[in-house]
Amino acid sequence: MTILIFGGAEVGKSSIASDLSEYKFFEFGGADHTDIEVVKKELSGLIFCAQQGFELAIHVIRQGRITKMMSAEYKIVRHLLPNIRIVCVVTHCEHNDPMIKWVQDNASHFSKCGLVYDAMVATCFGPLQGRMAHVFAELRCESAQHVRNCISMNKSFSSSTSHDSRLIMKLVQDARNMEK
Ligand SMILES: Nc1nc2c(ncn2[C@@H]2O[C@H](COP(=O)(O)OP(=O)(O)O)[C@@H](O)[C@H]2O)c(=O)[nH]1
Ligand SMILES: [Mg+2]
Repeated sequence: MTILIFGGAEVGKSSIASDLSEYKFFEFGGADHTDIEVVKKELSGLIFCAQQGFELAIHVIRQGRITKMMSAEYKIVRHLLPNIRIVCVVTHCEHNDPMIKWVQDNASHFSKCGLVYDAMVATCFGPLQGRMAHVFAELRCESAQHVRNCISMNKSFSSSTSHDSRLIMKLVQDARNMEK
């Protein structure tokens, strides 16, 4: 059974997937790729896989600003899979003590932006190469365990039965125009 992991570029999707190698992930890179043709190709892959179904959706976001693009990618997944559980993994939380602080401080902003999650986890998946590797290794291990626990508490299969391609493209275009 596959887990959908989605979110913008460089937020940490692949890092999470590689640390949780016991699961199978389908990665959707959101709608912010510079080349719209790449976005369309990714979207058709997502639509196809959503028909087979996922056991959970993980929205990966980077700690910082809540963007229109985050809302758009969330709405696309929600539209395709109205009943799927969506959990949010916030990366780049290494400067917070405790790591969950930013998430707690911004809880009301998420719901105002339409980002409603079944659970939120604050994490760090910093690089395992370079001078900071030893610091990140410990945080990554702890973070991966939090994500694992969150997956096992929220797993529930859901598949897509119908979708409106025009609505999806409108969400993509609106978010891309706003980001400019
Ligand atoms: N400092 C820091 N770097 C991170 C964090 N999460 C991911 N990264 C780094 O960001 C880079 C891009 O991550 P990647 O998993 O490839 O992102 P993707 O594009 O969403 O798949 C990698 O070098 C990661 O190690 C984090 O929580 N903190
Ligand atoms: Mg990736």
